[in-house]
Amino acid sequence: MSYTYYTPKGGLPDQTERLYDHALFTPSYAVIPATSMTDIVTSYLPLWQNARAWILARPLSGFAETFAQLIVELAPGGGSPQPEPDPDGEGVIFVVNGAVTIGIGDDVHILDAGGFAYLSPGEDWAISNQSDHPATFHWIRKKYERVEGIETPPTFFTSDAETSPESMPDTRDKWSTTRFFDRADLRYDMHVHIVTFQPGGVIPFAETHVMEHGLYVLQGRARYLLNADWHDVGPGDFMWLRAFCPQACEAQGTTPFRYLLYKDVNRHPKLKVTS
Ligand code: UGY
Ligand code: MN
Repeated sequence: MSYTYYTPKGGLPDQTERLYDHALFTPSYAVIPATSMTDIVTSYLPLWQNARAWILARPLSGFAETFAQLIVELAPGGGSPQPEPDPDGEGVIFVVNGAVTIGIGDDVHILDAGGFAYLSPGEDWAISNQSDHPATFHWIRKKYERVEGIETPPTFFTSDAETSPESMPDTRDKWSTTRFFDRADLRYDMHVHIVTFQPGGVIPFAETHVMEHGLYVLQGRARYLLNADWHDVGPGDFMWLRAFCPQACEAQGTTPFRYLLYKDVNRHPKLKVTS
């Protein structure tokens, strides 16, 4: 199966356009549609060169609590020798377009579309675009939650192409998950997976769970249930789902519906609201 990875193009819609239809920010979920990802909503980042980012989520009252998610576009020659400012910051890089080089000491990894890296908290890594074309990737960041007696998890590299999707139980391959993390490894406190639905595949019940989600549509279309509302979503749309926000979906059309899914996992719930 050949996969595609939607990449924001930037620019600014023409004055004849009216593209404000489905951007939504509610207490339990948000939808940032692909059409919102124009040039004027990008940010520059300190210690990054020739780079700009669509910051889709960050810890904020009434919004994401456990993660930040950025789509970073690197021009040729762009990058950072010191990408992560937080000493406890762990991260996932998932490339959607072009190629990036990640260096860790003398170790060099080139990731192209579908390439995946988990960067351990405190890892001394650098990133650059050494090609002649722009490169775009998701960078999902979380403050690592240490647990006494559990080791800090190691950095690893993999890709969509080398990870076989696992069919979800009793779904006859209509719903599968490409798991980049081993679910049994409790050193990791975040997962980023790709969820795939074949045409007509569904989440047939209202999933409601303690984990928070960031969800970015890589390809295909679906109707997605967020809390009590159904939304039509397609390539490049981003959704944030608060902990316990009910969710379900029905894939539409004739091609697979696929999304990159962030989830906080493997830790006790806090017994007090922390700000
Ligand atoms: O693992 C999950 O929580 C996943 N099934 N949720 C989702 O796709 N919305
Ligand atoms: Mn879920």
